[in-house]
Amino acid sequence: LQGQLWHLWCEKDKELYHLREKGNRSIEQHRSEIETAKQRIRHKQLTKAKPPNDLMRSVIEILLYSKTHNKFYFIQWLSMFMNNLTAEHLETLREKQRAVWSQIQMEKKKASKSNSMQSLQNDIEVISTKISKCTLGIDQLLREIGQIYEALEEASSINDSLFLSLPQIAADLMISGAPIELMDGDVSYVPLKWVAAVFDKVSEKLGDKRLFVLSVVGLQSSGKSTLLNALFGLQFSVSAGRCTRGAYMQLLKVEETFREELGFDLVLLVDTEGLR
Ligand SMILES: Nc1nc2c(ncn2[C@@H]2O[C@H](COP(=O)(O)OP(=O)(O)OP(=O)(O)O)[C@@H](O)[C@H]2O)c(=O)[nH]1
Ligand SMILES: [Mg+2]
Repeated sequence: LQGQLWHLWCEKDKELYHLREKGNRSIEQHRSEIETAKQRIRHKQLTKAKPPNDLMRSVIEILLYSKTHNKFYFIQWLSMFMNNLTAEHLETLREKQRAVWSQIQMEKKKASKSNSMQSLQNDIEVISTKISKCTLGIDQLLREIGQIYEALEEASSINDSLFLSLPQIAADLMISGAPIELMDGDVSYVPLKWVAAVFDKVSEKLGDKRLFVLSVVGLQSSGKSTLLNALFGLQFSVSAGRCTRGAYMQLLKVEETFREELGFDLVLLVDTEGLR
């Protein structure tokens, strides 16, 4: 659902903010054409999402019905298996990326505005695209669950038991401290309905708590993720060259003894993709 259809849907949605009159076609007409196209894409997603394929069905069942520690056990092993599938290929790509990246740094020091800089930037983009296409892990599975949710929502299957149970998966993981994707970095888009549903579920489960949101913004590779990891003992991914894509959030409980002093019960950390 996420590879092509969600990509197309996001493109269409972004078009809504660049409406233009074209020939005898008014802006209103343009808008309604885009809305129809968006709905068509959601319906295509729906035919693939319902019933979910074998992989997604078993992932959803395990994440919904097993105990918390079993869930984490399952997630750890599954990410290891999935890592093994792509590790070799990704390692070669990352090596290339590092090489080009250090070349860029060298060019920057020389402060030359030559053509080679431009072509290096292009190389980096090509490698990044390859890396993201070849990445397969828990993040992609959770993103897929989000897309199943959004497709079902669009088809107003809101009494569907599958639909109602999906946000619980991400909410449970979030409450037990796993990082959850807030913005899909491949399409630069926040799946709003899904994220809202997950937050609803989280606040339903945790009750009325005081929450402090801490987010980090800054240039690419300036050490944002490293800083959060060091301050809070997390494992946001870190590397030379563009690394974090999109935005991730992680919920941390504040220890009982500090709650009064700090004035909040929970911290929500948001790690974001670098600027420029
Ligand atoms: N020498 C040194 N290296 C650092 C420091 N902080 C981070 N790094 C390194 O800088 C590189 C980039 O760090 P990240 O934490 O991935 O940077 P980021 O800002 O999250 O990058 P993006 O997510 O791609 O925007 C990594 O190789 C880190 O190990 C620091 O204080 N000193
Ligand atoms: Mg980062």
